[in-house]
Amino acid sequence: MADAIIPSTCVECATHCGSLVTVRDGTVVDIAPNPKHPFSQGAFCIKGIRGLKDGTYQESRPLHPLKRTGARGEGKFARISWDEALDYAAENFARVRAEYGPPSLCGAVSNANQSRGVFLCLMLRSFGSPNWMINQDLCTGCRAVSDRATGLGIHFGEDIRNAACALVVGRNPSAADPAQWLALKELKKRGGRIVALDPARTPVCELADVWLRPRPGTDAAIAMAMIHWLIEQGCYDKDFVQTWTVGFDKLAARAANYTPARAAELTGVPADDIIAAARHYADGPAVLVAGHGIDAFSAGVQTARAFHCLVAVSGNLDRKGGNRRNKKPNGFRGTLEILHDPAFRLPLEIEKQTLGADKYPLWAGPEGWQTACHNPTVIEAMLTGKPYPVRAMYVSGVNIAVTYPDTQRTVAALKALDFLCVVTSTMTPTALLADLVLPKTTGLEEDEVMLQPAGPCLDYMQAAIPPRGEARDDFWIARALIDRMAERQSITRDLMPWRTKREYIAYTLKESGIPLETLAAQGFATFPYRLGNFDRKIELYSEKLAKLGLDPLPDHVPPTRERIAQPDGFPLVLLTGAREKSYHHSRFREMAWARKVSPDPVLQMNPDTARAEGVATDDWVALETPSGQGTCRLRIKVTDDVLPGVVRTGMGWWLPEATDDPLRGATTININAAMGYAGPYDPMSGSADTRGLMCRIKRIAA
Ligand SMILES: Nc1nc2c(c(=O)[nH]1)N[C@H]1C(S)=C(S)[C@@H](COP(=O)(O)OP(=O)(O)OC[C@H]3O[C@@H](n4cnc5c(=O)[nH]c(N)nc54)[C@H](O)[C@@H]3O)O[C@H]1N2
Ligand SMILES: Nc1nc2c(c(=O)[nH]1)N[C@H]1C(S)=C(S)[C@@H](COP(=O)(O)OP(=O)(O)OC[C@H]3O[C@@H](n4cnc5c(=O)[nH]c(N)nc54)[C@H](O)[C@@H]3O)O[C@H]1N2
Ligand code: SF4
Ligand SMILES: [Mo]
Repeated sequence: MADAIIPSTCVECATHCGSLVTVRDGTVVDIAPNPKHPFSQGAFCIKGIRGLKDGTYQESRPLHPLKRTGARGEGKFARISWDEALDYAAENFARVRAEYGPPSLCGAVSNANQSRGVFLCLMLRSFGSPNWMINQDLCTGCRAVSDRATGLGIHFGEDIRNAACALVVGRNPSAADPAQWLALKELKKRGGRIVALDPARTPVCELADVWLRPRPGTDAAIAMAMIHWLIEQGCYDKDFVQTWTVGFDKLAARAANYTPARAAELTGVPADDIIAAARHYADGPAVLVAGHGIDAFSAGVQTARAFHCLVAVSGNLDRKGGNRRNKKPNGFRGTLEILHDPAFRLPLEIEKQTLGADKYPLWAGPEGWQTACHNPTVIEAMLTGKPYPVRAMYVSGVNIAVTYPDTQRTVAALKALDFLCVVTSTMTPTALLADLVLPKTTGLEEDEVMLQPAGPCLDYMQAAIPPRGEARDDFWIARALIDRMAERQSITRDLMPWRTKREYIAYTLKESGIPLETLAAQGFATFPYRLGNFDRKIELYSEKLAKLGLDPLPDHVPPTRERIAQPDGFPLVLLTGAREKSYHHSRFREMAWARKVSPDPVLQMNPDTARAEGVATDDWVALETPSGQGTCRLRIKVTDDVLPGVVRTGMGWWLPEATDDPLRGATTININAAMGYAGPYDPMSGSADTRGLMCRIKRIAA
């Protein structure tokens, strides 16, 4: 039989590269880039080529429902049928619901940028619970809250291909996003300029015309100084500011506090370099490419707002070569829209009970970005029963025992539950703690239509093969569980009005007029859109934040270590989350090729610091922070890529092969085991510090 080549989309990371999947005799034999995809244009990476295929065919993949047989966390399971599994889950959810009330049920997923987040949320809402967790407080949450508060609406619409200058802030595209990286290299080739802000040297810093190395967590002072310089030089966009912004005078007055000289003091970056950066940015069109390096910390929203206001006053908003506002096909229903649609909501008084909504209303609950919870508040509730008990959980598409800070506490919370159900295609440390493991399809076995803001286009991931074993997709599982709960009179209202995922996809596409056939034929569909599309004013000064008692203007907020007294004996500043090409967070750790590329968790350290600490490359150390319960084992790499006094590591480590450890290394080799999750929190997004923390190291045996 001839090979079939199926145009699809890789969804192993948020880049969503267009892919071509070759199937021979019912088996996927090759995954390659689709050069016709409007955004990725042939960019691709090893995770998409090998990770997805090997993950689908790996021997250790759970292919049948598994019920715990040993003690919780012992990792002993027995195969059961889907019927038994669904009844077992429904019985437990119904029992907990009856005993402790609907909000005692919760869920966890990575986010609702894809449909599995929608299904998880709507399933819990159907059960009567507003409680579901996303990991975006650790990811892109601060940028998202700022984006909403200012009204910019630019989440991931960087028009690098038409820009004259790219301002790359806390973003490492060569590792994190090959499509963005390709576009930046092309920009440079055609004579465009790059300004990079990163305390560490990454490939984009080497490509940059100006590389600023701020002390971690201080970037907002640079953005404020750039705003000040643009205003002072008169090279901001006066027409745009007048027509489409509010609060310009107040912003200008705030920014006037940040002369380049003052910003230099606050950040450690020479004043001349800040001016050079502002000059390049002013010579646009210029695009802001902001990454995780300015997110996921306790001053993240204020930092993001400073850069977002820079985009607005410079007029680089929704214009060619700038930051495009969110575009979608007319009539298409996106995931966030569905979450916020009154047709799929619980009564307001129930949604107000969302854990964390009282403290972080811009993040959690009915008014929040994705309407999810504040995670540390949920973990607290699992452990203490306060403000009310959370006793059963459904987890899909996250590995929270590894990826949430304070691993020990997360694990204790999971163990304290009456019932834990994990939907997965890998036996992760989180799955090993479950009472019930449900086998999940992979990106080669299911269909998904997604909005791709960077295209902009719609992407289609289409099933290339039927599910292996008895794996099922997130829709099927959520649908089946709602039905079983309904049989037990244990739902509040069925808020998932579709019977199949096809019906759901048809619902999202219906009014857009884009036929599924177009998506199936190409793997994507483009749509017409307009630039310069404004319907309301951009809030440089935010009335909403003022009403919440929060700072209505962006500002430099000193990082925690400068704001709050720190215990003695922690001399180093820690950066976590450095992306590696062979891993996606905690994924692919079981794959030999990935482990060959990156065998150990590494701690980068400047030669001066290494000398002072008495360590050398390949030494093993145990790292500790003041707020962590445990330590993390790391291998030293001495390099001047990092500033003196700053150490940098990745994230997501666990050891699938360490079968003598029930948590497979999650509490020994995982940086989150050495970090706390108890705040301080960003007052707007509730994000905790995942970077810029103080730490110390001790040499240990290899
Ligand atoms: N290969 C691979 N790709 C991935 C992922 C993966 O795990 N593996 N994960 C995906 C996900 S979910 C995300 S969120 C993205 C994250 O990818 P990016 O958005 O690129 O974020 P990071 O790699 O966390 O950090 C980017 C840079 O910020 C710098 N940085 C740290 N602190 C500061 C600071 O205070 N100021 C400034 N200016 N810079 C700082 C770091 O040194 C780093 O080089 O990557 C995505 N892509
Ligand atoms: N200290 C520290 N902690 C961090 C970070 C950091 O920089 N520093 N980064 C944070 C960031 S940016 C992020 S995004 C998070 C990532 O945290 P996670 O989302 O927990 O990370 P992954 O390892 O990608 O976990 C996804 C899990 O879900 C499974 N999975 C993948 N796709 C699917 C699917 O389609 N359906 C289902 N059901 N399962 C699927 C995978 O097999 C994997 O086990 O970690 C955060 N944690
Ligand atoms: S960057 Fe790699 S993992 Fe991410 S979508 Fe593209 S091919 Fe897949
Ligand atoms: Mo992320």
